[in-house]
Amino acid sequence: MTRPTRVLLVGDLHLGLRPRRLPERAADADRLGPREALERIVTTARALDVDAVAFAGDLIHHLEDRFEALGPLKGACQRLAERGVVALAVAGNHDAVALNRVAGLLGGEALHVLGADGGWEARSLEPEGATALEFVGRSFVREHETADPMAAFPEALRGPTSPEGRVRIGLLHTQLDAADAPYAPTTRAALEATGMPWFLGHVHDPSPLSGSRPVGYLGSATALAADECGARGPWLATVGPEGLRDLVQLPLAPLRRERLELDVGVLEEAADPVAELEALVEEGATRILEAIGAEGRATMQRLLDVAPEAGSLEEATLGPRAVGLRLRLVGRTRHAVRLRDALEAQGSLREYATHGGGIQAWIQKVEVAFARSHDLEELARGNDPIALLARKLLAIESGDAEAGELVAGVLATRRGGFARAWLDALPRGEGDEPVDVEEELRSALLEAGQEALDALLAQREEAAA
Ligand SMILES: [Mn+2]
Repeated sequence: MTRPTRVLLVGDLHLGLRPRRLPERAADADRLGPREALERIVTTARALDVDAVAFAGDLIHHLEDRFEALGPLKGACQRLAERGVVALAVAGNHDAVALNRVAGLLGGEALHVLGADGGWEARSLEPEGATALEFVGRSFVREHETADPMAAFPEALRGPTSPEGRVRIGLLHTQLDAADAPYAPTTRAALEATGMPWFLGHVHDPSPLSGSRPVGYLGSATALAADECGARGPWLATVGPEGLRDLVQLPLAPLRRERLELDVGVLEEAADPVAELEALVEEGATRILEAIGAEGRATMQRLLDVAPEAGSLEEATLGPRAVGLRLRLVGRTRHAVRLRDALEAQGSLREYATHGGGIQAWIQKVEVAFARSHDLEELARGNDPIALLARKLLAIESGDAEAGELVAGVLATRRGGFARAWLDALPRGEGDEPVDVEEELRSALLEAGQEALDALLAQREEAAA
């Protein structure tokens, strides 16, 4: 009676890379990056008593980062070896040279680089009393590779199991279904035709991996670029003699990013729209932190089904230390100018932080996508100053002859002349588009006109109240 074999599959780690857009006030920013992710991966591998940890390339961000990566990787491999956990990897485009050098410095078989010479290699894993596996993979040998690695795939390695009955697992760094990409491009069809599951590196968004023969990306091990939103972390594979039995993503990433979209239209009747917007953001952030907490608990439940040892894991390991929110404000509002001014003037919203279950959240970006709620066509109907101004704004927006006259009128004034001279004198880089003075003035007029209109409307409201 053999027990199933467990493998922790790790996507792009990029040791040496500092994640983008970290919170300015984070006390422990150095614990939000790849190094901390590796720590968590090793701790989890030991706690779950896995048989192997397999990396799908780009463990190291850059050749120059190899010395910074050496210490953490050495520690990681030692801690894995203590428990008899095998560590193996394929190299990606980022560590085509660095991974071999670091593996060499680690010595012996601390970290086995699969297909280190660029050719295909099969490596067997035979844990005592457990299902035997065969890892199939190849490594990058230079930063850019245009050839399809599957064109050289050996016939002898095809099929879900080796002739000895070992269950095969494919590991590859590749750009899928993009023949022109210089990242060892291949096709999903070519990988599927081998009859084994394939776990890929390179693209940082994880694929929805499931079933017994998935082909897709593991995703980055923790959030790196500013737009890497959603759960990140390694995948736990459970393999029986019949093949891949279970696959679960462990959201171990210390840093997570999420999108938060809010409709400012609900602030129409607000006495203090800026304060109420801050309250909305706080609610939204709390909602996201709660959802992440629930996801961590659900993952723990799934884990306990396949690995009872998971009970020894600290639940906090299954969630991020910090969550960066990409705030997008949409809808229509009569407070457009006020909100925009407040967002520009106040660092406070951008730097806003909250705590829920020990997790820090902060606004890493604010995208203003809301519009003013008043209808220019409607306002333009009267004969008061508001209507006159609305008509001018409509003309400028449409860019018709009247807009041209308005801009020409401004340029003919002394101040207009200064504006043109100032815009013409702006320093420009080589290849930059020349400044379109008319267009710049047109948008400046539009902006100034809209602010004036908002001010007039506010005055009219006050008078009516
Ligand atoms: Mn890559």
